[in-house]
Amino acid sequence: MYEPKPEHKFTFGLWTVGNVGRDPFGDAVREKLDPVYVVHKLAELGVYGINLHDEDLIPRGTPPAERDRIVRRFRKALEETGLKVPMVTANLFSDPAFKDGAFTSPDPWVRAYALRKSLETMDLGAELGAEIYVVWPGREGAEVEATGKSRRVWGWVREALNFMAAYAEDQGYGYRFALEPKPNEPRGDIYFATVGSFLAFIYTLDQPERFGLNPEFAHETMAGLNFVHAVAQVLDAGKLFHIDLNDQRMSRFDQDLRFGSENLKAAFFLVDLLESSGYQGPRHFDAHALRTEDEEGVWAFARGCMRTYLIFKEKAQAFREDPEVRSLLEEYYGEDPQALGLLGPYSRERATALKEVALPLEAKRRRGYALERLDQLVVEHLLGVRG
Ligand code: GCO
Ligand code: MN
Ligand code: MN
Repeated sequence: MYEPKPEHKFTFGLWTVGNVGRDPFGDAVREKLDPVYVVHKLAELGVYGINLHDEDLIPRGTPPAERDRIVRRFRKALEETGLKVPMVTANLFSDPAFKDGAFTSPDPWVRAYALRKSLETMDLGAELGAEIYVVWPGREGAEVEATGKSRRVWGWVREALNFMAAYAEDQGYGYRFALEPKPNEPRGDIYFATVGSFLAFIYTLDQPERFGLNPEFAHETMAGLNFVHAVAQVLDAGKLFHIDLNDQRMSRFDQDLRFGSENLKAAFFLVDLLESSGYQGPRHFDAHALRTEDEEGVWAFARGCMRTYLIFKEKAQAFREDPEVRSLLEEYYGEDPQALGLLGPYSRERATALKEVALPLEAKRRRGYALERLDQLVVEHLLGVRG
């Protein structure tokens, strides 16, 4: 029961289980793990794939021959285990050159460096079989408003993303680009702060069909927003290309907690949504073990993320099949054919009918929606006393 298998499409970032537990106040508490060892460990745990930043695998400044040796060795581990690399992304935040932005640096040499690093990461991903390319604008933000940069950044990012999409086309890479919003951290304010911000931006690009979202649980939650609603809107737009699962308390630093460890209800409804949406992509955990943990704790963390997801999946199914839930929902949506006939696309007849019909407003004003009972059933399913 609740055993992760590759068919569940669980993925981890090399940087997540490889996180050494450094924070702004404290040094590393764990050894850096060899990427090849991580591949073997994740395969043992039933994981589908491993995602990476260019620098997670190839340290900055590695000479080309050594780079190729690292890639060969890593690919051998992938072949031995069957683990995939579904997604790659460029680290555009660690290098001190990016201190005032990568694609949004005021310095055109830094913008050129960011673009080159992105193209090279696309080449690396192609060698590893990646199909999704994530863009996380972590350093694309500001603390100081006086520069007026917020008037120019949109054009710079648009130009860079258009360039990258055209490069992918030119090279015959099939990448789908997944854009990942975040409100703040490491910058005081990040320009692409929310799902809605990136979603709107996509339609200003040259090839909007190549671009979608990589929403993250923690990021919307940090801003006090409802992640389930954000993902539902992204799904409605056909733009859920990837998803970063973790957990987070509102209004705090970016905690990257084990999936489902904090907001049980939100995690439950997220799994319920994803599993009923037809989403076929990876279920990626962008989280890391607590700083208190040794290596054993890291694998406990990874197992916990997947196990919790699978438990929620089962709970969601039981909830949706619960006869009382079904009948409450049937009542809730009140599908009276007469009323439904008044709604729908505009026609002159429908507008006339709408104006003439006697609306049963007194009854509607008195109506109860039975949400106390429905929500109590959610709690009882989650607490394991029902279903
Ligand atoms: C964060 C982000 C990153 C990105 C990663 C992939 O808050 O640090 O979530 O972990 O997801 O860089 O682009
Ligand atoms: Mn994050
Ligand atoms: Mn993320």
